[in-house]
Amino acid sequence: MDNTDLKGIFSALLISFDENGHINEQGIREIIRHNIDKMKIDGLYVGGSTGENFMLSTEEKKEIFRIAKDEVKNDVRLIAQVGSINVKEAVELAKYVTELGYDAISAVTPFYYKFSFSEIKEYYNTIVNSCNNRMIIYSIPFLTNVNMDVSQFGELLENKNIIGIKFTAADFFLLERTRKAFPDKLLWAGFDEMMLPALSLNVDGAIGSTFNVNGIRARQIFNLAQEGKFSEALELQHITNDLIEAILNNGLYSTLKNILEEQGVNAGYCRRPMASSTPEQKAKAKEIYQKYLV
Ligand code: MN9
Repeated sequence: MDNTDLKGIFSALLISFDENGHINEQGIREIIRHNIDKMKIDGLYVGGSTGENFMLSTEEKKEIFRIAKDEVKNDVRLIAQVGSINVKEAVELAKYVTELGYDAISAVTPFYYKFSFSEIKEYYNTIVNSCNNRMIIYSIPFLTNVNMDVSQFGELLENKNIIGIKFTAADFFLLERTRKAFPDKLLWAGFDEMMLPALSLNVDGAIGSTFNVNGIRARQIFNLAQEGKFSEALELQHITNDLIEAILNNGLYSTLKNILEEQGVNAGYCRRPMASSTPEQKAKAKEIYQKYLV
């Protein structure tokens, strides 16, 4: 398989919690339907940073994976982020989602401790060899402090089931070197505000949080760039980045949830210790929604 089914625009799925931090199943289903029916995305990335995943228990992660697959069925593609510095948990989740029928798994680079590259390599091979599924490396150095170079990416990508990298970094030299070195692997842009420059380097797709609310415009940028219409795409990236800048200044995930709530989607609260919006932030989110998304 050439993995082309995993190209395109993937929303990093937001997760709805109630006021007490419990998973809100109905809310998650509504966010998924909004992404599929209104944002017209190609797929969902479940259990990433945007899913507040690293604050959840194993059982909660499984519940979310189960709900997402049940709601999506085969409507769009599904990638499960199973990475954890508890490798046993990562393996358990990798098997679980593969059984559920997820199209691919992904794992964040192991963080917190300063793991050596050989430890990182063993982590990936352990997870990917535990199940019969495709693996996407989740590289996000600004949160993990794990920086890999092209030759290290190459060592990981030698495993044929490791099919590509979600590249959440602003290092366009590294992205270009990686693109050139591995033309047959897939690369996804991880920073929505830098999607266009990443597309100019021929990434295959994008995985991002803001597509939950700005998926239609992101698709237009994606299509224009693929047609080589970069100045038209840049106009839309400018508007997108006005939106993203406003969202980042108001609290990323809480504002995205507020914007969904404005549209009648029960996106709920954030999971502590991540704070939910204050009334002022909520009012600001409404302004942002009306200014950039109506
Ligand atoms: O999945 C997301 N990364 C994080 C990627 O949330 C850490 C991005 O979509 C960003 O949220 C977005 C805003 O900076 O680009």
